[in-house]
Amino acid sequence: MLGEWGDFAYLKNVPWKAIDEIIKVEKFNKPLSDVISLDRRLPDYRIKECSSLTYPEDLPQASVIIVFCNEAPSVILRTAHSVVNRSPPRYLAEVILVDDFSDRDLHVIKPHLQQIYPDGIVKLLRADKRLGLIRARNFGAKNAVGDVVVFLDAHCEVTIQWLVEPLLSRIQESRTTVVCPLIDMLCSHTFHYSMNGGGAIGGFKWDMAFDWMSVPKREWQRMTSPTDYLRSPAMAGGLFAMDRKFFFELGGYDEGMNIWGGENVEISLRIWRCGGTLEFIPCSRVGHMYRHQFPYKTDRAYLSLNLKRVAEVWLDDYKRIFYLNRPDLKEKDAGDLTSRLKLKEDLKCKSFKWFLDNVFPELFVFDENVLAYGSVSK
Ligand SMILES: [Mn+2]
Repeated sequence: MLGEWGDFAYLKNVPWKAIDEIIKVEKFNKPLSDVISLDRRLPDYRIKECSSLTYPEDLPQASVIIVFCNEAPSVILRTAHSVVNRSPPRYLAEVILVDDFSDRDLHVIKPHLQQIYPDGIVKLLRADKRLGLIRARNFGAKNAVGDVVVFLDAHCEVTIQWLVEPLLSRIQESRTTVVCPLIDMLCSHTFHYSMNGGGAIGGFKWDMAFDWMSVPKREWQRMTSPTDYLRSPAMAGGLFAMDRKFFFELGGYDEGMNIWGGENVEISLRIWRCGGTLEFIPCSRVGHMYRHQFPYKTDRAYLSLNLKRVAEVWLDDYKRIFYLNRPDLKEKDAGDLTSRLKLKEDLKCKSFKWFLDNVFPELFVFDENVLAYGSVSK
């Protein structure tokens, strides 16, 4: 069967030129996605020690929240199917598909869900105006009933034992721990599932853009086994699990942020500095389809203003370095920050200096402990 076990797939009877034209528009191989089984099997790329771990019987229940906007139905549904197929029913409260006011014809989704999931385990919520990914995630979480909220992008496929055992048990041990799966790659042209080598955690640069980095020595030294969690200064994108009440205690996502971007670094800073920890869990693997471009139009200006909000609220006086990188944003209006600054105060969040010293010492501070900085011209 096409794409079974995450194998490379291609359409025999369609010339590549025609596919190429479609990819130009859709940014991925939509005709191929439409014929690959929604229930295809995937390889198990976990390290072998994962399969022999034992976990407690009584774990919290999860609501899996998947936001989409104009995503192809077969991609959305394959994400949902993989979650239902690979999550034990007793720990899966619901899957919530949040339609962020798509204007493409996605009418096939609802009847499909009614037919395949008559028990209503997969719910479809539609926003009544465009919220943007960030606010749409808050909307999904507000409607969730599970003890834990798990956020996934709408173009993912989860793999064996991804949820309950590694993620939920870790949250049960410590409700202020936010956990991320390891993210593998789904090829946008062939749907090949390929393993991400691991050995990396997340950080960011001074422009507040996420950045992968190699696992520092201090983490290797702390770990007691290859299945142990990896503490990470930042999460990559949108794939994580968190105690639902803790998500709201920490203020959810910043409602002042538009569409997409910056929210992953913002929530990472907030988690670490306001009472939580952030970890990657090696025994949980989720495939994510990377695309070179978004399937829908975004205004890059939104992204910049989101990044400015992160800097203004969370960098304390280190925001000077952010503006060295982004002098263009200095005079821009990033909207009202009052409620986010108040949140930081109410939660008694630790300083950015504390974060640098204790969580992210790898971030190089240009103007501290150096003799000179600036540009050198030849
Ligand atoms: Mn994505």
